[in-house]
Amino acid sequence: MKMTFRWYGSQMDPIPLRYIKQIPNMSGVVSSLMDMPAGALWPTERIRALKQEVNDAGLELEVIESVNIHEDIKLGLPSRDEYIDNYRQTVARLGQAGVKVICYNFMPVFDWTRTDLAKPRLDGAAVLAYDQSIIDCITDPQAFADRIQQGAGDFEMAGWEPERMAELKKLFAQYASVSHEDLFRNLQYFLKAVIPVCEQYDVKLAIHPDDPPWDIFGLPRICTNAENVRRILSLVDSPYNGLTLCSGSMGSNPCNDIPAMVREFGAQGRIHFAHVRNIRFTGPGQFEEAAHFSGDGSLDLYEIMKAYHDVGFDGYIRPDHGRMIWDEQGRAGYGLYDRALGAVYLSGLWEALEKGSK
Ligand code: DNO
Repeated sequence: MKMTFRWYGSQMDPIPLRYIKQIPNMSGVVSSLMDMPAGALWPTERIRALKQEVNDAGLELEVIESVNIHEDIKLGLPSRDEYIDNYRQTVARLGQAGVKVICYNFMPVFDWTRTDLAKPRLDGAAVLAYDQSIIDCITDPQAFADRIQQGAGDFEMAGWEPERMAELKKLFAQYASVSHEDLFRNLQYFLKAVIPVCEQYDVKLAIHPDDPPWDIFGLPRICTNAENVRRILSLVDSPYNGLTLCSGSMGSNPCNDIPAMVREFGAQGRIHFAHVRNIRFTGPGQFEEAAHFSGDGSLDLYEIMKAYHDVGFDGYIRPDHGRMIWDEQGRAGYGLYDRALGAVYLSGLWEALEKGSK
C-alpha cells in the first residue's frame, strides 16, 4: 500500500508540505484544485503547477480528491453533457500529469455532513459529530448550511462549495422528483461516458461512500451499503470503475461490515483508495469521530487493515479525519497532529501484518 495524506494546496492549507514529508512512510499527498467549481475544465498549467510544487517537496501527486461532479449530472439534466465533456478532458489531463486515481462522490447537494464540527471531549480534544435527530428537526437547510460554514471558521468545508450552497433552494426543488433509481441511472450515464477515457489514460475512478450512508433531508443517497456498491460497480464493469472505501463513512451505519466489504471488493481489485479512520457510536443515528486507534472507537482498525493485507491491497491509503488535539487550530477534521498519529498507527499495523505473515 502507499501511504498518503490529504493536503488542500498552499493557498488553503496551513500545513506545509515539508511537515507532511516528515511523517514516516509518507509517499505523497492527495490534493485538488480547490477553487475549481464543479463541472469546470481544469487548466493544464494549474495541474502542472500543483504537481511541481508537490514533487519539489519530495512527495508524489498520484491521487486527486476530488474532481467534483456538477449537480446537473446527478440530476440528469440535458446540460450534463457539457459538464461530462469537461470531466472527460480533465481526466485526460490529470492522467497525462501522472495521476492514477480520482476520488469523487455522487451525493446530491451535500457532501459529507456533520451536525457538530467541534464537539468537546472530556480529555479536551474536539471532534466532529453527527446526530440524525438534529437533522430531522431542521426545516431550513439553508440555515443549517450557514451554521456549518460558520462553524468551519476561516476554512471552507471541502465539498461544500459556495456556489452550490448559494443554490440550495433551487437544488432542493430540482431533486424533489429524483428517485434512487434515477440517481443510479444518472451515475451510469456519467460512468459510461467517462470510464473509456479513464481506461485510455490509466486513471482509476473511485467513488466515495455517502456520508452518512443514508438519505438526509429527503435527498436520495445510493453509495450506502455493500449491495448498492455491487450495483454501482456493475453499472460499468471495468476495473477503472472503482471505490474509495471510507471506513468512517460507510461504517457509520453499524449494519455495514467494513472488513467484509474490504475482502469482497478488495479481492476483486475494485478498491483503489482506502480512507481509514474510526468513529464511536453514541446512539441510534448518532456518532462522533474518534482517534484512529481501535481502543478509542467502535471500529476495529486492526481487522480492517488485516482485511486489506489479506487481499493483497496495493492501492493508496490515507488516514482520515482527526480530532483537534494539542490546541491545534485548523480545518475541522483536517489538522496535522491527529492525522499524523493516525498515519503512523496505520503504518505500524501494516508493518506488523507484513512481518507476521512471513
Ligand atoms: C470529507 C471527505 C469528503 C470526500 C468527498 C469525495 O472529509 O471524505 O469530502 O472527499 O466526498 O468526493
